[in-house]
Amino acid sequence: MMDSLAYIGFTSPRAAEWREFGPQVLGLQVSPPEAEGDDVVRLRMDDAAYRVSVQEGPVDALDHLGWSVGGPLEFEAAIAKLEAAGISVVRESDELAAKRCVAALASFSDPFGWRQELHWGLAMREGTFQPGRLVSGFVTGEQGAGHVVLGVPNLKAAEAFYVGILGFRLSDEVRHGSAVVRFYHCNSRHHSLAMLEVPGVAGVAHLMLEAASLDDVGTAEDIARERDVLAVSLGRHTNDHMVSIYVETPSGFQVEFGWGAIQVQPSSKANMIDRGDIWGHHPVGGRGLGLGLVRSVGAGAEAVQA
Ligand code: MBD
Ligand code: FE
Repeated sequence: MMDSLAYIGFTSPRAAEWREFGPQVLGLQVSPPEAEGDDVVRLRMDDAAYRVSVQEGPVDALDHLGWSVGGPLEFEAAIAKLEAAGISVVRESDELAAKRCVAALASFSDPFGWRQELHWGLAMREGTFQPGRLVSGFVTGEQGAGHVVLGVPNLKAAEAFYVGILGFRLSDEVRHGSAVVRFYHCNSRHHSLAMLEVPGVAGVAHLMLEAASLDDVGTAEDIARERDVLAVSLGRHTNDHMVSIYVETPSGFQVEFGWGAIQVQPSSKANMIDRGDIWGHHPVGGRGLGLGLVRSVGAGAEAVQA
């Protein structure tokens, strides 16, 4: 049902730091405000109006995931399908749609309280993307902005929602020590979403952005080491063959900065893989892969604020 993860929004008391972190570490472009007095830091990675937003707020949190569908007919069909599955969908105002830079916007919640936004018509500002530092660009388009990895209290409930209702398909399952991570696609990107079960909590492991060249990742590693924000060293994943690093952001979650992933075919069947890395991905500075933005939640339904 969803075509791509088009944008993602966070709240953070340190939103302002992204104006420097986004361009200098990740090569993102800070977008001009959409309106007077607008306190949202919007970051661009291609000609789309923006892909990542961080709004000033009291706590670090994942605010919303922005899913794209093809057009107005698909938008109505998606709303009808969600409602038929018993999910209450809010048709959002033109004012909020304008802030998100989309033609039409609706929202609903996943079983763990994460806000999901559905839209068609992502605003494109052709020929205007200028990276914030010397990077060659990002892999987006049909594959969307990247991927997000969530820790969920109940993987069965999560799959009933994301696979059963939203229509994601399993790419593979990776057994990584005692951890089991499942990776899901909705287009040719190997995964737009991955989830692992973490009893009692919901959290965000990372947001992945895919650069266009290996040098973009190598230079990111140099910059992250220099600033002491490198969490995981350069390595290559088994499942999607992504070469990547992980960095700590100002807002309590990590960004995976990658290159060189393979794509999935619509006909491909899920694999089971017994390790996460072909090489590398070693913890740096006592950090390593983390789960951030953690809150306590019930096993399948209402969120309980920690
Ligand atoms: C990924 O993108 C990832 O973040 C992990 C932990 C394992 C495989 C692919
Ligand atoms: Fe990842």
